[in-house]
Order: sequence, then C-alpha cells, then structure tokens
Amino acid sequence: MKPAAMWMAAAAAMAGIATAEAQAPATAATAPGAVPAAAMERQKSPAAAEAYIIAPSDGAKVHSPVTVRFGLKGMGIAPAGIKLDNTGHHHLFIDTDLPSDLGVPIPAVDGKVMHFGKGQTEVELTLAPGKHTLQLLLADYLHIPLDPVVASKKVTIVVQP
Ligand SMILES: [Cu+2]
Repeated sequence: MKPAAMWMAAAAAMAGIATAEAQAPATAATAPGAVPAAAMERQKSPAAAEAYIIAPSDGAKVHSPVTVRFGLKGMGIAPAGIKLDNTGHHHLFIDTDLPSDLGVPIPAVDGKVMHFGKGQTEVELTLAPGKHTLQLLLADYLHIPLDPVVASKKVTIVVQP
C-alpha cells in the first residue's frame, strides 16, 4: 500500500470507530472480569519504544488549564480498535499509579485515568491548585498495556492558584 493510501485508510478508520471507542473504556471499567485473563495476549512493543511527557516538564509550576503533550518514539499511534503491529494509544494517569495488573484492559476512571483512543497526543486538563502527578502508559487496540510496558516517567507539577 502506498503511504497516501495507508493514511487515508487510517483516517477512515479513526472516523469510523469514534463512537464505539467511547464505550470501550467504560465497558472495561464496569466489567473488568468480563473477559478471561487467559484470553488476553499482550502485544509486543518494539525494543526502542519510549513514551515521555513533552510538557509540562517535571517540577513545573503551571496554571490551570494545563496542556499536557504526549511524546512517543520508536513506535506509532493507532486508534483503539485498530490492530496494527508496533502501535498503541496513549493513556494518562493523573495522581494515580500505573495498574499493578498489566494483563487486563486499562480502566477509565473519571479525572484519574484517561484514554486517548482516537490517537490524540495532547489534552487540556483542568486541575485544582496544588501538587499533581502525570504519567503516560501506552496500550494496544484492546487497551491492554504493551509487553514490555511502554510508560513515561512520572512528572510532578504544581498548579498555582
Ligand atoms: Cu485505551
């Protein structure tokens, strides 16, 4: 497939899954045990894959709303629901540690764990004044973290009143 044709296919896929994608994290959150763990196979990540938070920087003093920009090297982004090798989509953990069980879909938690299943690479967050942590975690088309895990360092910011 020529690059242009591939791009168009990806764009069409993004448009097509927009509605279904919105429901997937909710399903995962409300019925975490619905799919047997044995049925889940974590997708492999490339050895060079690296996720990082471009902005804000660690220790930054910022004002709300805060624009968080997601960086990714060594692999690509694909929307949730689209199975492509060496791709995934971003998840942002706010004031929350990464899941201890990496073999199941990442839940969606209001204000704590956000999915970017359309392939977004930034978000504007409204945060209360005070200290907050931000961390990225990549996951595959089924919202399951990759193997080995691709996560950013945890960044701490201070939102000023
Ligand atoms: Cu997800």
